[in-house]
This record gives sequence, structure tokens and C-alpha cells, in this order.
Amino acid sequence: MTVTVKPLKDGFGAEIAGIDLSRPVGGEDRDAVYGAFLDHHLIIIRGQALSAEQVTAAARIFGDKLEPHLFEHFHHPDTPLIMVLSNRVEDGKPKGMADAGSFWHTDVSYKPNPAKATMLYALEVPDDGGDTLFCNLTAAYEALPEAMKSRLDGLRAVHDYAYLPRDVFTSGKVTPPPDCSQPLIRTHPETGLKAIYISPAYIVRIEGLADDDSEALKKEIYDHCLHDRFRMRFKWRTGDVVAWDNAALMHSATTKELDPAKPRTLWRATISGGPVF
Ligand SMILES: O=C(O)CCC(=O)C(=O)O
Ligand SMILES: [Fe+2]
Repeated sequence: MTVTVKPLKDGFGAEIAGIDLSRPVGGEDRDAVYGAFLDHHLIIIRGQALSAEQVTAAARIFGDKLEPHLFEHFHHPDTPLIMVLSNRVEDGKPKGMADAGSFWHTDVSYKPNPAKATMLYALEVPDDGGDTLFCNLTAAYEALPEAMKSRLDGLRAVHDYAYLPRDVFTSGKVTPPPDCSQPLIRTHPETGLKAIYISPAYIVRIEGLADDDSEALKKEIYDHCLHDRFRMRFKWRTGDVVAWDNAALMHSATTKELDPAKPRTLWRATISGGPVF
């Protein structure tokens, strides 16, 4: 098979064809997929049919270490390295996490070593609804006025997983990790590109600013980043594999609004990253 990389029309993201993830991907094919991931921040490989083991093997294209999600009750029965995202309920028990985050965030930014990449594999998706939204924080950084770039450079923000009240935390079912400090501007460890590093759902405050100033600056940054020109709406098809670079993008699920009668099941693998600089 010949691997082809076709950029999406939205300004970032690319669709890759000619890859079968049920088989080991190495050599030039692996380099092509990983190169596209770095260049386009997000890659889509359609038409896959994968076992749990094949999903974790595919996720290792993006980094050698995978990590289990904090929500153990949603781990895949065969491996803690896959979290099941699903709105299906069987015998009164949820089959997975129905809403993994219908709010803007970058994965695991609430830990000192956040997720490098995230990979999702769609087993079943509704014909309408359940899209995932992405926002290009590299392009958003580049579009900042020079004065704003200098103002943000060196600032840090406090991230807390439980900043927005959620049932899992308020019920005591899961204890959130301690909050942590991250730079507001990060430099990609491989491409060297700078990006705004935000998780609007997790950022409590910007360090060193009075509360009012912190709130005002948060709003100014979020409004800038969430401009239409930096955004993309991804519509899932069954068999899609999507992997994205958490050092370049933020994202939001839309599953909070999804009709519970429309089944949606995805498997998620988290690729570990190092500290943010
Ligand atoms: O279900 C989705 O659309 C995305 C969920 C999400 O935020 C994640 O898996 O990191
Ligand atoms: Fe997420």
C-alpha cells in the first residue's frame, strides 16, 4: 500500500490513506504517519477494524508510553490503557464514559506531565451529533499581536481537573490530583513551534495577577483562540481513528447534547508526554 496524506480544508488536520492499523506499522509508513501528525497536528485514518490490542499498538506510533486514565471504572475490560467512551447502558450500568469533556480542554493538562497525544477509535457513531471540536492553538499563537506575545511569555496558569464541578468529583467517586502550574505559552518539543497552552475547563487562574485581571486575561485569550478561523468540527464515521497533538490543539466533545438514544462508542488511548516548556 502507498501512504497518502491529504490535508483537510480547515487549515489543520490531514487524512491519511493506505494504512491498515490492524498490522504492525513500521519504517517509512510509521514515519509518514508521525510526520503528518507533527505537520498537521491531527490525523485521521478511516475504515479501520481493530481489537483492543491493535488500538494500543497503533497508539504507540505517537509515543512509546501509554497511560491509563484516572477514571478506572471506564477502563476497557482487557486493558487499562484504553478508556471506553460510550453512552450505552447495559443492565443499568454505563458501558463507558458518556461525556468525556463537552468543554474546551487539552488532555491531562492538570498533571505536571500532560498527555502528548490522544488517539480515539470509533466503534459506533450516530449519523447526527457527537462531533468533536478542535482548535488550533499554534495558529492562534502566531496570530497574536507582538505585544500580546510578549505579555503572555513567561506567565503561568494553575490547572485543576475539578475546576468545573462534575458528578465524579462531587460524589467522591474519583479524587482529582492536586492542581498544577503550566506555562501559558509552550514550545513544541519536536517542531519548535510556539502555541498557547490553555484548558479553559481546567484553568483556575493566571498566576501573579489579581483575580479580576486574571479573569479578564483568561477571557481575552479564550475569545482570541476560539475565533472561527482556528476551529474545526470533526464528524465521525465508524472505523475512524483520529490522533491529535495536545501540544498544538485543544478540543471539546459535544456529547453533552447527544440524544442518549443514539449509541456512540469510542476507545481512547492516551500517549504520555513530558513536562511542558
Ligand atoms: O468524545 C469526544 O468527542 C472527545 C472526548 C475527549 O475529550 C477525549 O477523549 O479526550
Ligand atoms: Fe479530551
